[in-house]
Formats: sequence, C-alpha cells, structure tokens
Amino acid sequence: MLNTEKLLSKFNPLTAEVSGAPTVKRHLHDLRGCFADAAAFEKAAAAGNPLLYQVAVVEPANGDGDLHYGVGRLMPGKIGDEYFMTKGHLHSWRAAAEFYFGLTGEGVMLLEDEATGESHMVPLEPNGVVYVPGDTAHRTMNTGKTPLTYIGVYPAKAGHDYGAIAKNNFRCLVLERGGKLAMIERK
Ligand code: S6P
Ligand code: ZN
Repeated sequence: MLNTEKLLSKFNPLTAEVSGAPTVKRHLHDLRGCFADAAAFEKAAAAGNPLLYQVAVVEPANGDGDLHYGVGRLMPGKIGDEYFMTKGHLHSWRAAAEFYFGLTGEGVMLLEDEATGESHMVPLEPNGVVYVPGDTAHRTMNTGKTPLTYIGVYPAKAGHDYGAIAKNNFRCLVLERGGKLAMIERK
C-alpha cells in the first residue's frame, strides 16, 4: 500500500496547482506550428512569449493498472480567429483512454480518431466530463474570457506522443466565425 502522502493530493481549481507536484509550462513559442494563421502567430510571437498553459502532474505509482492525473490551466486568448490551445497528443499506448473533468471557465476539446480522422468538438465546462476514447488525438481550447481549468485522468502507462500532431496537426480547427464557435476542416 502507498503511504498517505501518495494516497491524497489536493488541487487548487483556480490556480491548477497541486502541492508537491511538478508543473509543466507551455509558452506561446512552444506552440509554433499549431495555429493556422502563421502571420498572426509570428506577430504575437515577436511581441512576447506569454504563458499559454500549465499542467501539474500527479503520478502516485507506475504499475500496469495505476492511474495518473494532470490539472491544467489554459489562458484565454486568440491567435487570429483561433483560440489558445494545448499542443495536443495521442497516447503512446494508443489504447489508453482518458477522462477530462471541467473545473472552471469555458472551453472545448477537439477529438480526432487516428484511423478515420473523424472529429468531434465537445464542450469542456464545469460539471462536464469528457471521455477521450483510445486511439484518439485530443487538444483543449479556451473559448471563454477567463482561465479554463480541468483535470485529466489517464492510465499511468499512457505516455504522450506529440509526433503525429507536430507533423500533420489536427484535421480540423476551432475558431470564432461571426461571433460563433465553429469547427472547420483545415485547408
Ligand atoms: C495527459 C492529458 C493532459 C494534457 C494537458 C496538456 O494525457 O491529456 O494532462 O497533457 O492537457 O496538453 P498537451 O497536449 O500539451 O499534453
Ligand atoms: Zn492525454
């Protein structure tokens, strides 16, 4: 049995901090290639390199059946018409699914089946839980005006594979069109 320190962790739903847990930070320059409007990206990147999101990662154990979770905080903002987003990934162990629990703010998740490219835009909001099936690339976007915070729970052995997204990006993008949220196919 794990010791009490590993059996209990406490997250702050506003700051997305977990005491004792390491935090990964991603800044604008880390997202090069993710946004469709390259000119808008370069303009913003020349003006600065703000923090776009951070994730506190809690890894109590690493056995075959163990679980990990991350608490994410994604800032509001846009590059062109496209909302601030996470890099997005597949799990290295493709079969690994994940639950996302919305904590604060308004956002969406873009889910893309790796084999078929079938895409869904699913709201990520307080009291909402998004199921990310295995073999599905996932990216989170903040569509609101305040920080979006959430928890993702995934198998300890899931791992992250950023390669496919870095190469081909997602098939679809999520943006604001005429004051409304839209998912459209990338040209
Ligand atoms: C891990 C889980 C999340 C993301 C986080 C940041 O499986 O899906 O904790 O790591 O939302 O996204 P990304 O794409 O930069 O890892
Ligand atoms: Zn994941």
